[in-house]
Amino acid sequence: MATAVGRAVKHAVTTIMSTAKVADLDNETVKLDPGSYLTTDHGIKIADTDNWLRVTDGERGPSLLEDQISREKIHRFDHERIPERVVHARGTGAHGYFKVFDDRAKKYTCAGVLTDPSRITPVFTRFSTVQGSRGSADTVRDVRGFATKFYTPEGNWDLVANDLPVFFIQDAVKFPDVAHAVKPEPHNEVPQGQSAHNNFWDFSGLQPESAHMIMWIMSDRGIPRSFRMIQGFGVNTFTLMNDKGERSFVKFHWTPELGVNSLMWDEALKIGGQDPDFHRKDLNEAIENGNHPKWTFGIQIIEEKDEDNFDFDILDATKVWPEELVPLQPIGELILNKTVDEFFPETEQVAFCTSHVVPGIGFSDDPLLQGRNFSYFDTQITRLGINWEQIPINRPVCPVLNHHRDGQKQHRIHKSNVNYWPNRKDVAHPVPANQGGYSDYPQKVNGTKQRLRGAKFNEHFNQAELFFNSLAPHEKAHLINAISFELSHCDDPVVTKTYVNKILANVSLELAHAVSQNVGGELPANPSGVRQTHGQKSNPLSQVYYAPKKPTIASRRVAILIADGFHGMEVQAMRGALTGLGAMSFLIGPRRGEVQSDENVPVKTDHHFEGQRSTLYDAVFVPSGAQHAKTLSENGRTLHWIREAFGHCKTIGAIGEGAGFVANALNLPDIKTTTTVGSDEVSNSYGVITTGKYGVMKAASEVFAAGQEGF
Ligand code: HDE
Repeated sequence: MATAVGRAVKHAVTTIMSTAKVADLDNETVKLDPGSYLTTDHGIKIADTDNWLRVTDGERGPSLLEDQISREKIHRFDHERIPERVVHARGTGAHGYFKVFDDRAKKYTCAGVLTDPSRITPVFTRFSTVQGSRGSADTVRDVRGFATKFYTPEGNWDLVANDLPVFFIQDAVKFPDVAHAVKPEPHNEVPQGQSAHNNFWDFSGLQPESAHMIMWIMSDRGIPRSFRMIQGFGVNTFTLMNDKGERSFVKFHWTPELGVNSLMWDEALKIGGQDPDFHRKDLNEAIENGNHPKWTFGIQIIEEKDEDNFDFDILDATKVWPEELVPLQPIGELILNKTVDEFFPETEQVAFCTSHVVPGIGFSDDPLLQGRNFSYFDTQITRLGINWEQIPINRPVCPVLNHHRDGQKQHRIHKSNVNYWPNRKDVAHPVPANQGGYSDYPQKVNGTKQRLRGAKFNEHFNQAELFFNSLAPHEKAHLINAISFELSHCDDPVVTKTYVNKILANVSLELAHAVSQNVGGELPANPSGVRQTHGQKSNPLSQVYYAPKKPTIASRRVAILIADGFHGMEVQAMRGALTGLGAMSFLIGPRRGEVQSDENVPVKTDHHFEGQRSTLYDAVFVPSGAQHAKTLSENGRTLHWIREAFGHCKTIGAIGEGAGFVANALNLPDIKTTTTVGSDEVSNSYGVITTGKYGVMKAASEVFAAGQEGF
């Protein structure tokens, strides 16, 4: 819910309001004016859309099949659904733009989208979960998709990324296996949107190449706070080619401006029931409030001459390129600034293909990428039909001219009596381009046809250990708990035992012991045959590394608990301070309606205590006011609000009698309950910030804001 002031402030500083793609879509947008009437699809006006034509004596009677208007309405409804995506079915999307800081990437690529700082490239980005179906919950433990379509003057470039930098498998031919294993089990279609089941862990225990990916997905990365706070990774190794025809290997990265932040597992579980649309609402709410999410775009480059200089294969998608070895070079930024007008035509029908690149960008022999390049186009044919690229959201903003014809749902009418090349009219267009065409890198290929992987593809645990070693203590604890939760849901002991003994023991004995204790497994004290660990770390693998340099509460949701008699001026001042910092505040009261302040000024609440939970907010504030604090203290739900928010390590701010209520709810001796009028003491214990009356409001709001650093 937007605050009007916040909206006005943010929109005033927004520079790019529209893009060439948004303007293009405007041509397709149905315009409704005050004179518009309902019509059928063939255009006749409809006078009655509520009653089927029937033979009746005035009371009852059979409906007539001849009623083409009612028949059309039902037919259209019957055919509204299309197949959902086989993976990544649940998602949400937004429009935005991409620009590069300067032309520094020219050394590596001739792609204008990556080198021309005068360009504003329109984009559409779709975020998704992987396992669940279209109606599943947003906050499940899963990988998040982060797919971006760049509408460039040279054609569309689709960067189909995930929020984790590695993948479960090395060869695309294993994709149906991993997708089947993680999806609901075939006999009962259980569970939905979860990897906590026998089949997934059975597969993973027998497929050691998934070990590294499992570490990532079981870490806090698997339960993000927001799509706006995830990283994005192209995962596969692509190539760049410069105007001298030189090629280098590249990995693409998105780094969020707001830092990489996660929910706590308890929150994620609860939100799954309380608000299954939490992430899609969050994205829309932020954009509509002018808090436009932003990511820095970075590239990691390995020149051709260095491709064999690593102890892993640089084409293996189960490996990262550690930033200590291959630095990340920031070259541009992505900003999402417009929500969709209608979900189906835009977010549901957008379709991505890893094979869609523009001149200057190419592929490597990464065996996962090679298979993806086949799969995405193929799957769009099932979902949307062969002419899916004519659908407005998928259509490039540059001319599309060729001799492809017909197929279901063909929209384009070509005025020509030839539809082949070469033709006797070869002076007429389209003809092959003299300049600017896509040129393939003349890669030398030499080999024997075989079904095998290179020797370096056989090592699966070094980077899984690197990831584990790099986590902060709280991140390690969360990872151990997450794997324990998942394995506890596997009722076949063979699955649990195999995973702990064969996989976790090879990643880290510390991890294996902790998990086996939790899940009742039997891990020998010194299992034989486990790998020698290396003990190395890499800081960029921990989320802590991405905390914004300047702490911010912009776009965060703050709940303000009030009851009749609350201190009105404090709430007004706090809301003003929060809005100024770009945060959103919501009044939660004993009823959805008017609540009286201490000066008997009625204030409209946004929600009722029962209607929302602390899990849906990032922080809680409680103003002073004796009667109001008494009401809160006597209500089990509001006591739970404070206890739950505290348990999830959220900042809690309170003043005067409000501080007394918070201190009682938490029953912690260190929480100060300064109630003296005019007292300027500000206390911060365990992230609970309390102070005296209105006189110190400014100090309190500053401390409160600074306290958000811990998000
Ligand atoms: Fe996908 N993947 N994938 N994937 N993927 C699809 O294409 C596939 C992989 C990713 O918002 C499908 O249009 C294979 C890695 C995203 O519309 C399908 C392999 C990464 C999306 C498909 C992979 C991804 C998809 C299903 C192994 C991270 C959602 C619907 C070789 C870099 C895009 C669709 C959207 C979707 C195949 C592995 C990301 C079936 C065969 C690695 C973000 O074509």
